[in-house]
Amino acid sequence: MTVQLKALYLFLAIAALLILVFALAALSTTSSIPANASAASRLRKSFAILLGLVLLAALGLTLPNTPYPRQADVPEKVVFVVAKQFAFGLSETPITTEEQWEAVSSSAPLEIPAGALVEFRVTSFDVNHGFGVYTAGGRLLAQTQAMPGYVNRLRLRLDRPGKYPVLCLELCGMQHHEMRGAFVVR
Ligand SMILES: [Cu+2]
Repeated sequence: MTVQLKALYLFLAIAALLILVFALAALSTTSSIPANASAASRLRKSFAILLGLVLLAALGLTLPNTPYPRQADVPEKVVFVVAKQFAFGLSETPITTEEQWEAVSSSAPLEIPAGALVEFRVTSFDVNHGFGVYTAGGRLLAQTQAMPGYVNRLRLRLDRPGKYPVLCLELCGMQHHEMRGAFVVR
């Protein structure tokens, strides 16, 4: 089962539970029950404690899996990415001039070793673009924004050899739909 399908089933289960709770609450109001303020406040307090514990547990379980790179991890390869209307330039050395960008954006796809921790340093020469890495089958693997004046770092470890298309994920102009690049994992 894919993670998307699991998320859908979880969502449907929680939605069904909520509907059930609302239905029970609605049905319980057909006969009048005298209000008991102290019991209600006790119930509220235990709910607050329970919610706090659930949130703490969720934080404790998910925070160690934060997608942001740890300072101690050193990438095995650094790839410099510059987006520009309407192509991507990928290079092993920094791309600083238009001439360098023209050369790398029109050359053969860059090669990346399989299984290596790669850090993409993504920026733009003109407007905001999106740097979306896809599988050959068209599934989005990872993405970050390409912004002029900023360098966004995206770390990936790709085990499967093959060609990985790169698509722009930000409507950046008239030929946005044609803006693509690629790299090869070997
Ligand atoms: Cu673009």
